Amino acid sequence: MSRRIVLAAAQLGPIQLADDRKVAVDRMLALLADANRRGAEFVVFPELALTTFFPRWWQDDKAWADRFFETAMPSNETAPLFEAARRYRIGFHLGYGELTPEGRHFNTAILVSPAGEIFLKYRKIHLPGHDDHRPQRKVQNLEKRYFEVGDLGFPVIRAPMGKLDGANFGTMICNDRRWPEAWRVLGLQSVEVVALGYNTPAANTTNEGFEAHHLRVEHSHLSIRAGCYQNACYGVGTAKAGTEDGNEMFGHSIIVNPQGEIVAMADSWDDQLITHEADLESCTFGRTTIFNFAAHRRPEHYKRITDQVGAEPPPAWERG
Ligand code: CDT
Repeated sequence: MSRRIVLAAAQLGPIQLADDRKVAVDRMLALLADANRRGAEFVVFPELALTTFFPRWWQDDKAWADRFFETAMPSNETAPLFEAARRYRIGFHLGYGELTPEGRHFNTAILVSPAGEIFLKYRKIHLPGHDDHRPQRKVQNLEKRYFEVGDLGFPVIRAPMGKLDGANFGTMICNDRRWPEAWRVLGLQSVEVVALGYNTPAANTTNEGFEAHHLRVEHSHLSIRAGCYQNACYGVGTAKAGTEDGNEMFGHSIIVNPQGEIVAMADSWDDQLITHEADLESCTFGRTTIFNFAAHRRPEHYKRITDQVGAEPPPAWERG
């Protein structure tokens, strides 16, 4: 029996420093209207969707960045997104900077139901980059300075969506997609749809070694495709694209099926909705055969994964 749901990635073109929340929200509302016209039932927006990707800038006063964080969700500015969800009966994923009442800063994603209720929150765990100013870099990557490591683990929740009584949803944010551990923690909770927003520069900005330009997108897609295949789930990877405050972000949003195939891909550097009618029943094949975790996993041999952080050198072989 099939379990069909129309998934959508709502890619955003650049959001400039000068753009206020209303600019971003109006563009997202247009994408939700498009999603409604095209029958989409669950829409994924990018990481930090409401603002420019501010961790690219160093400021001596860290509080400078507070303007990019939300202290309430929904807020006056974001409430129209929740109203649109209710009007269209569409669920959505939204990435944003979260400033808690205790003054903690997180890179956060929420899942919102077609009734406009937040049913899952995730705070980014793999924060890339550095927390100090690095003048040798062309562009800073200061997520470690502006955010704390997420404290909610990698949650999965079953919730009604579209015509389905229940589907198993999980999230990860940008750099998380490159870590198989994140995917497997979601897979171990029987995730069926992974919502994933990202902001990735089109060029290597580190000035630390060579990375071929064409491999930037390839590595992103490779990570998402492998995660979906090895955990028998769908992935909706949604980018911020185009030249944002002089920095090009690579777009190439994709929807991936449980076989690891790309079934939809954005082809613009701008706001663009891509959709795919997924059959969540197709998650069953992988999880009952080659990735039947209960039958085949050997966690007693995986202890290093949780006991150890950095790589250690192996012992040297000695003859005899
Ligand atoms: N936002 C985010 O996590 N970006 C990182 C940039 C790393 S540079 C390859 C990412 O993994 O895409």
